[in-house]
Parts: sequence; C-alpha cells; structure tokens
Amino acid sequence: MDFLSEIDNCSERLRKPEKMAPNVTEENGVLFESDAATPDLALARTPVEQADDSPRVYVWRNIILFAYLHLAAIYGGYLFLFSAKWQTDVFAYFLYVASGLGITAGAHRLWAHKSYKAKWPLRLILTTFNTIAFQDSAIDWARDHRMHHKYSETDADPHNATRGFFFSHIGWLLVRKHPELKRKGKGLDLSDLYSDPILRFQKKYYMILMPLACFVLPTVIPVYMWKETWSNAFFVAALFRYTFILNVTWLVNSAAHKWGDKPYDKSIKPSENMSVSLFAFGEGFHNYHHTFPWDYKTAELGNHRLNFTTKFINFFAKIGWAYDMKTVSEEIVQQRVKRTGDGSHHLWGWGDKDHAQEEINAAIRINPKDD
Ligand code: ST9
Ligand code: ZN
Ligand code: ZN
Repeated sequence: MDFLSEIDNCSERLRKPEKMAPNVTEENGVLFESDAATPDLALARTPVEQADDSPRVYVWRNIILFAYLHLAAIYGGYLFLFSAKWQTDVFAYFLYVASGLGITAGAHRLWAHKSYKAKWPLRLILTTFNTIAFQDSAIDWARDHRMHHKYSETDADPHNATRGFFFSHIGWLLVRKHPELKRKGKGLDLSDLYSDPILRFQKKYYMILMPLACFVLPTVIPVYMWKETWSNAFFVAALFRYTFILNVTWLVNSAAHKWGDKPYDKSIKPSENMSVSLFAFGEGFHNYHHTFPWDYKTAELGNHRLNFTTKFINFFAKIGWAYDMKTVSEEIVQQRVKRTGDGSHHLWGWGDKDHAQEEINAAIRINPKDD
C-alpha cells in the first residue's frame, strides 16, 4: 500500500512538475561586480521571470493610510496651485529635491549599491535628506533593494514586476512579504550598513526622527517663517510633497520595469525610461542600472542632462567628501550592447563611435564633403 501510494505521489509530481519546487529561482540578477560570471559582467544564465499564485495577505493599516495619503495629496496639489504662498511652493520643491537626493544619492547609490564612498559629513547630510523622504530607514531600504537586484522579477524580489504594474508600484506595500523573500533574505550581507554609526542611529530613532523630518518640521517652518496657514503648510509641504516623491520613486519599479528600450540587456524587464529619469534625478536609465548596478552614474556617460544625482555626487567628489566612485569601462559596455542589447543603443548623431559602417555607407548624403 505504501509502495503504491508512493508511486501515486511520484506520478502526481511528474504531472505537475511546477508543484515540486515552485520557487526554484536563485540569483536572478547581478548585485555587485563580484556576482558577475562572464567577461562582460553578466550572470552565467539568462534571468527568468517567476511568480507563484500564493494568496496575498492584506495589511489593512497600510491600505487605509495610503488611501488617505493619496486623497490628501490631491487636495494638497490643489492648494499648491491655487492657495499656498509662493514661499511654501518653493519650500515644497526644495524638500522634493533634498529628500529625492536622500534616496538616489544616499539609500540607492551609496548604501544599497556601495557604488561610491562618502565621508561622514556627506553621510550625515544624506541621512538627514533620507529621513525627510520617509521610505523607511536607509538600512531597511538598502536591504529590500539588494533583494530587488539579486532576485529580480521573482518571489524574492519585494516589488516583483512579474506580478504587474500595480503590485510593483504600490501593491507590494499593502501586503505581507513573500516567504521566499524572507527566506532568501537571510543570506544577505548587511554588515557594511550596520557598521556605520550614522545609519544605526537613524534606524534606532527612526520613529522619532522621521515624523519630525517628514511631517512636523515641513508644516511648522512655513507657518512660523512666512505666516502660511496650517492647512496649506501641512497639505502642500508635507503630504503633497511626500506622496509625489513616493510615486516618482515607485515609477522606477513599475514604469521603468515595463516601458522603454533595452539597449544593454534585452533578457530583463528594466528599461531606459526618460520620463522617469527626469523626475527621479537620473534613476530611470533602468536597463543600464540592472545590467551594471555598481556604476555610481546608474547610466552611461553622456546622460548627465537628466542625471542630477551624478552631478551632485561629482560636486562632492570635487571637495573630497565623495570618493572611490565605481564605473564600467566603455569596452565592457560595448561588449554587452553587442551581445545582449536589443539594438536600440543610442547614437548621438553622425560619426558616433557606435555608428555601424553599413549604416554610414547606406546613408543618403546631400552635397557630401568629408573634411
Ligand atoms: C517606500 C519604499 O515607499 C520605496 C522603495 C522603492 C524602491 C525603489 C527602487 C528604485 C531605484 C531607485 C530609484 C530612486 C528614485 C527616487 C526618486 C526621488 C525623487 N531581506 O518588512 P517586514 C524579514 S516605504 C531580508 O515587516 P512584513 C526580516 O526578518 C513607504 N529579510 O515584512 C524582517 O524583520 P526585521 C513608507 C527581510 O511583515 C521581517 O521579514 N513605509 C527583508 O511581511 C518582517 O519584515 C511604509 O509604508 C529583506 N528584504 O510586512 C511601510 N524584508 O525588519 C511599508 C523583510 O525586524 N512596509 N525581511 O529584520 C510595511 O508596512 C511592511 O514592510 C509590509 C510587509 C507590510 C510591506
Ligand atoms: Zn529595478
Ligand atoms: Zn538599484
């Protein structure tokens, strides 16, 4: 009987092989340069897309808070346009830039990816900016983001874009994390983050520092400094500004994992999305970024116009507070473009080094003259 039921089990498993090991995906993207296994810095195998059908466990506290936040932000947007003093609007814009940099130059490029190093005064500035952004402590942000790159588009990726636009945008913050993420996450090395006393301080006192930096001070400052109303200050400089930046950040996970060219690696979802880059200070060149995540520019050289974060880091490099910036050689980028790109690699114009000779020969030239 035992033997027969064992056979039954075996044939059942053979009929449904996906039930045997629903989460077989291991590393599904490079995180640090040391993860790369090919000379042009890719994984040894082609990344996969994977999501199982386990039920979502809703977190009603988050659903209610995010619903309120978005309604309040729409009202805040109206006040921003028609009611607030110009000083309040400028202040909200300043907070957008500062907290944006706390995410892009801080949590993302410095702490999640270690793509450059920063002396303590810059780390202090970035931690302050990061706290204004309220996207959880930089340590927790970097932990989730390392999972996002290492296990991209699988159940161990916190905002697995295989689950669709809504999930990768905001849905992932409304449900419990997938057990696969928690299991694989145990293998992450976060010792570099915990060795920084500034980051430890931020995490330890986050529930005091964050409300002050993100909501209380942005409301109190306009009221006391230029006699703004409490309501304009709260809805514009705190809630509208905060919600706006959240959505810009989430667009990198949703839109830039869905729409755009893939000049560096066509086997992955992340794409070059110019509109996202514009609002996210250079963080929308997402196909390049997932191909070479340790590059402090998160893009190829030449994209500086939309890459405010790179300018910010370069400025601090000039005064010595940022250093040891990692980047990728032109030669390796070209090898990847040729081997795994979708053929959309940009040419800046006639004579670009990537301009194929056949295209040059085939071009129609009016009154040609080579000087
Ligand atoms: C927010 C973050 O919005 C946005 C991040 C976006 C990332 C974008 C990246 C794009 C690139 C950069 C572009 C930047 C552009 C910026 C432009 C700016 C202009 N590894 O989390 P818990 C374990 S935040 C290892 O509670 P639940 C661990 O043991 C918005 N282990 O899971 C942990 O315990 P502990 C404001 C992990 O219970 C335990 O699981 N914040 C990992 O399933 C429990 O963890 C909110 O709204 C991991 N990665 O709850 C809060 N993760 O922590 C939202 C977990 O003690 N979050 N573990 O070590 C929550 O409420 C909850 O996390 C939850 C899941 C409900 C979503
Ligand atoms: Zn991504
Ligand atoms: Zn990243």
